[in-house]
Amino acid sequence: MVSGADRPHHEANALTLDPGQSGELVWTFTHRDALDFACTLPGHYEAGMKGRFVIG
Ligand SMILES: [Cu+2]
Repeated sequence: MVSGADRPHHEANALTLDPGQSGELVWTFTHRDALDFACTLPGHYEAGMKGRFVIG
């Protein structure tokens, strides 16, 4: 397992957190639409760490 300490913690469009940590990401939606999101760590997308924002 890769620790969050080994990866960048904050980017403009992503957060990397260790278990038990919390964080906040502010995203301004400019269109009424849908946006898919997912975890990019290996195997996490396949394990279901994904979803969809529906802005309407
Ligand atoms: Cu993940």
